[in-house]
Amino acid sequence: MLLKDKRVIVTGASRGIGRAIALECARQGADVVIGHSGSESSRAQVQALVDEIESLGRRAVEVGADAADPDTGDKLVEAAVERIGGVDVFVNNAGICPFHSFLDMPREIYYRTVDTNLNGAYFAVQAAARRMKEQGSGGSIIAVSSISALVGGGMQTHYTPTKAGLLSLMQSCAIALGPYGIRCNALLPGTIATDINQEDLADEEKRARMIGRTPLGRLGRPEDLAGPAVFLASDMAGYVTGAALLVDGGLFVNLQ
Ligand code: NAD
Ligand code: RM4
Repeated sequence: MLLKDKRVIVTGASRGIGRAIALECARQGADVVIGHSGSESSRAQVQALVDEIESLGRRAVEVGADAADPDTGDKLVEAAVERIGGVDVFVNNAGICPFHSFLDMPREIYYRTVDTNLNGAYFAVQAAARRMKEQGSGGSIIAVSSISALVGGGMQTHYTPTKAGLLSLMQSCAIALGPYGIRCNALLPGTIATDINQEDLADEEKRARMIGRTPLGRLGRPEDLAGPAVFLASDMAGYVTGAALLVDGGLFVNLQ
């Protein structure tokens, strides 16, 4: 019970990494606000997660709101205050990666990616931090950045800058929010098999290449991020702020 009675918000928690983090937080004793896109498909997924969390004896509240909208953070915080009493942990996880080549990148895809992954996140982190400051008991903010904050991707020229941006945001916020006891850290997943890269990894050659470069010999699973997220959220990480934690099976360091 590392998060006993903590109040947690996770964005993009309908599936994948966000879902795994939200569920493990509940297993560790937290009440959870589940942020999701509000789409028809996410509604059914979210209901299943709400049921699962409630069956653990914890509270779960769902909020459908576009992560790209600068008002979404306020909506999530409002729901957390009204329904679970406040916010101790904010996990910014929602993100997209519509793989596309650089020279013909449509502006719409570029702007949608930056708005969803970074611009909305900025204001959501701000909304969570304002509430944590008001509560006066500190807090933990975690951004799900990526190994892609550190390395490039030819089909990810719109995406990797958003992940570097999130890492940088956590570093600067660690300084800005340290005086209030609010810790800010980044998780850097490697290649985790989820819906975001299902099509990309359907290419057998690419899939084999990614696994081959990973010292632990397999792609990541959403659950691989749950423990690291709980650790950063918990009081066990009380002196950890401004840190970046790679969760990549060794992918990054494996040059030769
Ligand atoms: P996923 O596609 O399964 O999950 C993405 C989540 O974000 C979903 O719940 C989706 O509904 C939500 N989302 C997308 N657009 C949204 C919007 N406009 N408003 C609200 N919610 C929205 O993929 P995932 O792999 O679980 O991705 C989660 C995060 O992890 C992303 O930020 C991604 O960049 C990051 N990440 C993933 C990998 C990987 O290899 N899978 C690696 C590094 C980082
Ligand atoms: C990650 C990383 C993975 C990719 C996903 C979509 O940040 O680049 O390799 O599959 O994004």
